[in-house]
Amino acid sequence: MTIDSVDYSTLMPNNVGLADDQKLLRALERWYPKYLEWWVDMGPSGFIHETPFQEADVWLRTAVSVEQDGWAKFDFVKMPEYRWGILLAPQEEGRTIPFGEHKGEPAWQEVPGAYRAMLRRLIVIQGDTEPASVEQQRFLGRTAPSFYDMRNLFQVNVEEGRHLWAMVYLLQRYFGKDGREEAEELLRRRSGDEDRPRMLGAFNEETPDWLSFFLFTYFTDRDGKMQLEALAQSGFDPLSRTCRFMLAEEAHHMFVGATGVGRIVKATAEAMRDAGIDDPYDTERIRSLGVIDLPLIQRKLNLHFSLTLDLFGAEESTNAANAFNSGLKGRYHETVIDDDHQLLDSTYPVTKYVDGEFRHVDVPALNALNARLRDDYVDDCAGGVKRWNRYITETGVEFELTLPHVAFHRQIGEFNGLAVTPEGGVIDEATWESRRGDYLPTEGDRVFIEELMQQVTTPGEFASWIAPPQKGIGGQPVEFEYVQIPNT
Ligand code: BYC
Ligand code: FE
Ligand code: FE
Repeated sequence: MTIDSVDYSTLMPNNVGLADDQKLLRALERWYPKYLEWWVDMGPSGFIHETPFQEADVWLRTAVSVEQDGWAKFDFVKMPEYRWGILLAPQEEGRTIPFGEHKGEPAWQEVPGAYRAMLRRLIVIQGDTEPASVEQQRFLGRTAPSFYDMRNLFQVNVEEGRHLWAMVYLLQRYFGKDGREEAEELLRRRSGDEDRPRMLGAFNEETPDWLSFFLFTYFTDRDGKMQLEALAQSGFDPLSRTCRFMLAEEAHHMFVGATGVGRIVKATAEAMRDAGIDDPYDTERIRSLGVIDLPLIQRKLNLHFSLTLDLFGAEESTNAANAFNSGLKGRYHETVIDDDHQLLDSTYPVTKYVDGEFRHVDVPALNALNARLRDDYVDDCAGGVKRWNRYITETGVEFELTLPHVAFHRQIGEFNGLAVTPEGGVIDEATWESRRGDYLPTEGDRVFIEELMQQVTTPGEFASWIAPPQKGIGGQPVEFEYVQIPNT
């Protein structure tokens, strides 16, 4: 077997030679039933009345190779039988550490002893987000607007499950006993749980409906992309290779989000045009058409964007500086940045609120890595918003969706506790609170969405609040029965 071909003989398909490492194989096989128990407990649930989800056949892609082309194949799979594989991008011959104080030394194939704890922490945090998102999205199948969308949800879910496997592989293979303990803990924490919450803020919030789901996959999975890009630079080669392969899957998650929000916006704008409604704030009439008013979409966008910005940590961080200096976590597109990749003498302009205004303040670049990654992230978010706005202008409706100011509604870092409007105005807290309903989703919004979103299970049909996609998925037409429910 060459290193790049995937071995299907073990319980976990893999390209890491598991069959030749009996000790590791057994450790992973012991973890597998616990994982499956977690999946059945906390994964997709109750999406078909009285039909256990285990019975549904879902048109899913499974990773079967790590080559650029033809890495996945589509087939009907019952989710608990999904082959969650352990797949690393091919090893690059002679790869060196691309940044930090060990820049130019050969990439590590084993854990560098001095950085063990820091490395484990990064892997555990990354691993923790994956099952958290599955937990957050657990009940969405009940209100899926079509089989096409239900299938996309389940695709994202099984792949986040695989991402957990990816991190658990690293923990069990490279960290011995405490790695195995961390792997158990990853199955014990629960999104939103008071006693055992998930590690990062946004992963304890709810994803209660499909608009939230699409905004989450657009904004929060994109934080996943940025963090994975930074970890893909790692001098610890197994982490780098793992993250590079995860990024191939991540693209689809963001596609689901970008097109999902776009289709919702399109349905609304077209319904407004057809009914001759010019005023985007004519809420009652717009909602009576069975679509979601654009200001509500903006409020939800404000929420998910601001929650996601918190995931970058504090703008200035010694954790981030240490992770970079040690060669564990790099910058977005590290290898193509034109500088010394050590940042000992350079500065970076960080946005701060000083003397009553937002200003760029130069700080040592090494301390500003979280701010830099967040800035790169904000740039990366712009494309989708532009496309969504095109759907609106095409109908002649006047409304523009925008990303709120980075200081709006923040709980971590520089702007924590500052009362900032989505436009970036700093106001007093009481005024902010009195306008909260203009900025963020309200209880009324929640009730409206809950009544609006009902499951649609006729192949090729879509709920009124979302336009059909341009094309189907995995070689199938839009009207394909992507989720097949057995008769009971
Ligand atoms: N919530 O120095 P600081 C994904 C903690 S998403 C709670 O500012 P640092 C996915 C921090 O842990 C990508 N706590 O931050 C998407 C630290 O605590 P300790 C996930 C927070 O360490 C969708 C303290 O505050 N991957 O994959 O530089 C679906 C001071 O921290 C938060 C990663 O994040 C928060 N938001 O940066 C599925 C990559 N922010 O140590 C999946 C790995 C900070 O003092 N993680 N804290 O107790 C990291 O690189 C870093 O840990 C962070 C934080 C960027 C998260
Ligand atoms: Fe993921
Ligand atoms: Fe993802």
